[in-house]
Amino acid sequence: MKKKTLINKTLIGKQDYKISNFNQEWVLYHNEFSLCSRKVRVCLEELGDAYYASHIHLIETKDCENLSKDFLKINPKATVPVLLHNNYPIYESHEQIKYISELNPDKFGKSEIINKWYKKGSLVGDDPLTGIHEYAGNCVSILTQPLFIAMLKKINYLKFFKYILKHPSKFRSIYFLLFKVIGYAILKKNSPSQKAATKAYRFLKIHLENLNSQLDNKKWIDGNQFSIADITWMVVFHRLEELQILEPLISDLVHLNNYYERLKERNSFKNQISNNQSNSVSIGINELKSDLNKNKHLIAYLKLLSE
Ligand SMILES: N[C@@H](CCC(=O)N[C@@H](CS)C(=O)NCC(=O)O)C(=O)O
Repeated sequence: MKKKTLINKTLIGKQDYKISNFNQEWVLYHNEFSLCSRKVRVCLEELGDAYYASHIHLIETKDCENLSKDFLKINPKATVPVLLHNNYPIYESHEQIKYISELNPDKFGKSEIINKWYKKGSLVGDDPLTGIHEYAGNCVSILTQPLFIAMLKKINYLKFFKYILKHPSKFRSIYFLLFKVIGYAILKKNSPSQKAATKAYRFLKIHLENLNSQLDNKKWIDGNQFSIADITWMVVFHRLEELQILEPLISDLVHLNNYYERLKERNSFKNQISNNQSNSVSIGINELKSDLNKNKHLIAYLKLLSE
């Protein structure tokens, strides 16, 4: 218990010890589907420096490579992304992009507005539900449940043995097993998952309305300066699109509609997100799209979200 508390407290931001001996300045452990990983990939591409990328499969994309002995040495919490700078690890994606940005203020800018909005779009803390009133990333994490369920359909039950046995977060591993066993029924009316999602959707709507007012007619969140705040919201919008709920959330927020069009035009979006979609992610999204028309629990869940 003591060890767990220590891990949770200390594995945030840059650490003061090296964990490897790569010759490369930047090394990123990431996953193709992970929203937090996409954020850091986009940031590194915007920076323009070469980096070594190591892909780590998660149970939803194929297998739990994050639970291998080697990866648990890199991150005992078993999560991606992990960024190394000259072999020093940096934990938590919002800390990673902040670190890159602070080293490169000429490129990414520096202001209170940027600080406020990159943090607001982040996924902060170990329990997403506790932060939904503050962080849009936490809301999105809860709203990702249907896509996890769709992606897990093709994952063999055998892979869940290792997942349950080795995952440092028993809460997460049990939830994922339930996604696999119960499927969309876990989202049925008045279930904890459905209630959490409806709450998350309501808070997310408020965060988006506030962002719409902040943007007004500005090009980026901080005027003409493209920053880590824009990178953070780029991946949020894209995930909502994957979840098939972006349109109802932003259809009446005109600045956000135009803003997302501008974000999609950036090379970093094209190279790291839209042109980079893996098979497991496309299959999951197609599965979800088709289930949205025929699964009664999913249809009811979606209706309840926006009521
Ligand atoms: N707050 C963390 C969240 C990290 C996180 O939850 N990563 C997910 C993917 S987005 C993960 O690695 N999940 C694998 C697992 O828990 O098995 C961050 O921003 O980096």
